[in-house]
Formats: sequence, structure tokens, C-alpha cells
Amino acid sequence: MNSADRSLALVLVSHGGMARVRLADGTAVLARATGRELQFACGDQVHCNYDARHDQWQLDAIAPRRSALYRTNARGRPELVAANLDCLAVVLAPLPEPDLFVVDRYLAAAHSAGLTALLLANKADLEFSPGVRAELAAYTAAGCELLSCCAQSGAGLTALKARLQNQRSMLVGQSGVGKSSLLRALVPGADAAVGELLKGDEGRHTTSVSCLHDLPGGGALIDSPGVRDFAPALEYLDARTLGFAEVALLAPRCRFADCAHLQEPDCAVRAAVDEGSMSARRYESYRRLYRLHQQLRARAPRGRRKS
Ligand SMILES: Nc1nc2c(ncn2[C@@H]2O[C@H](COP(=O)(O)OP(=O)(O)O)[C@@H](O)[C@H]2O)c(=O)[nH]1
Ligand SMILES: [Mg+2]
Ligand SMILES: [Zn+2]
Repeated sequence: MNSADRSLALVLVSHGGMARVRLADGTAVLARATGRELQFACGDQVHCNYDARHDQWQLDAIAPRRSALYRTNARGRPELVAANLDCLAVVLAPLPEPDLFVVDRYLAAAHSAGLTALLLANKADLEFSPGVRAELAAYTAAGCELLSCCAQSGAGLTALKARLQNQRSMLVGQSGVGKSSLLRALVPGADAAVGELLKGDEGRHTTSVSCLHDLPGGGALIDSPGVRDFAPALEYLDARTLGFAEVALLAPRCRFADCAHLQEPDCAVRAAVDEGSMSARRYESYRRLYRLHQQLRARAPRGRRKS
């Protein structure tokens, strides 16, 4: 190995210590992480070396990230979902029935990671229930961007393309909402690309890993596996607002600077809920996340506590 082999590569797919990376010269190769403690994900810029003796590319360092999206994994540990994203596109549809608490937790994670968030209401050929429609209106009233589209008919896709252009975005959301359909509609040849990316890795299902794709005209789009639930990594959540945009706006008007917006007197957040200008369901969502946050802080060893 010599230092001339050293080049910055982009992680297109990552799983279990392996990554399909795109080298500086544009070729995609499979690389194995040299250290078990290296945590990398789709979108990471990494240093790779070719190990001629083993005929194997090695991934041995990760370049500093401009953003990092984390979740809590099944063992309760923070896990990197994607790196260097600009935008998180949370996809929902009339079918399957949206779980808006999951949507809220994605938005909270995006907000806390400094990403812009976009609600993508797909399957515009179907109708949302009146209850969900009211909640969607509450999201936009709270300043959340909402785009309606239809992967099937193509409606709304021109506006969506323009919105995603020159950005790196990730499609997330429940299984079956149409993430992969949207990807296919926006990235010609995406299916073939996924097959190519997972080549030599037959055990992998295209539906179980995130894949980064170039958008025609600039930017990139990451498709992600469908989820039933999503928990942000609580240690990366903004402790004051838990990533709730309404709370961030209202909190400066609370009487106490450290108001948790639960029982405190003169709380601007509770006042907004009482008068109907903040969605009661969003507030309930905030309270659930707050409880989770408290539980985690109580359990966390001191060194891991943040704020
Ligand atoms: N009616 C309707 N069905 C759609 C639309 N987009 C995707 N679907 C269907 O929804 C199902 C799930 O789509 P898929 O892209 O696999 O969802 P994912 O799990 O989020 O990746 C498939 O049967 C798609 O054909 C749409 O705009 N309208
Ligand atoms: Mg999919
Ligand atoms: Zn308050």
C-alpha cells in the first residue's frame, strides 16, 4: 500500500462493516472497514486504501461531516443513519394509514441535526382522512414544508425535482408509502443501479439497506428501508425543544427560561395548545418524546449525558 492510493470516496451503501464506495475516479468498489469502532453511513466521505496483498479495498478513516442523522437502535444505542444530508424528506400517504407520531420523531431528528425537513404527501390519487388532513394543515401552519405528489401518475414530480435539485436528501417513512417508487420516478435507472450496488453481496435485500443515487442535474437522493417506527437518538436532540419547531418558536415567551412546557405557570406552549394555535396531538407527541428523553437521561452513564 502506498499513499498514492489514498483518495476520498463517497459511501453509497453501508452495512455491517462493509461499504460500496465511489472513488474519486468515479468507480464503485466494495470496501471493508479496518476498525470495528468506525461508524459510517450512506453519504459519508471516507479515506480508502487498496490492499494489494488481499486484493481488497479498505475503508480506514471518515472525513468530518457537515451533518449527521442518528436514530436509537434496538439496543438503545445511537446509530448513524446517514451523513452529510441537507434535507430529510418524510414520506407519508393515505395508505398505509400514517402514524404521525413517527413523522414527528423524524421531524424532531431532522430539526436537531440541522437539516431542512420536507413532508412529502404521496399517492395524491388517494384521499387522506379528514383527521389526517387537519394534522397536515397543522404542520404547514407550524412552518413545515409540505409537498403533494403522486409517484404513480407523476403529478407534483416536477416541483419535487426542483425542490431536491442540488441537495442531498433522504427519503424516509413507513413501509409502503412509496419511497422507492418516488426514487424510481426521479432517478432513471435506479433499480439497475441498486442491483449493481449490491452486487457480490447476495445476502442483501434491496429493501433492507439505504442507497445513495445521483439526481439527474445535480444533487443526490437516498432511499431508505421502510420502518414501522423511528426513535431519534435522544442524546442528539435539542434538550430545550426536542426538535419541535413550534416549541422553539414559542419557548422564548414562557415565563421560565428552562420551562419544560409541562406543568409550569405561564407556559406559552401550553397556552398555544389551549387556544388551538398549536396542535394538541403535536403537543402530546412532544410530551411522549420528553418522557423518553427523561428516561434515557436517567439511565445514561454520566460521560454520555449532554446538557
Ligand atoms: N395509488 C398509488 N400507489 C402508489 C403510489 N406510489 C407508490 N404506490 C404503491 O405503493 C406500494 C409501495 O410502494 P414502495 O415504493 O415500494 O414503498 P416504500 O416501501 O415506501 O418504498 C407499491 O405497490 C406502489 O406501487 C402512488 O402515487 N399512488
Ligand atoms: Mg422501498
Ligand atoms: Zn413553556
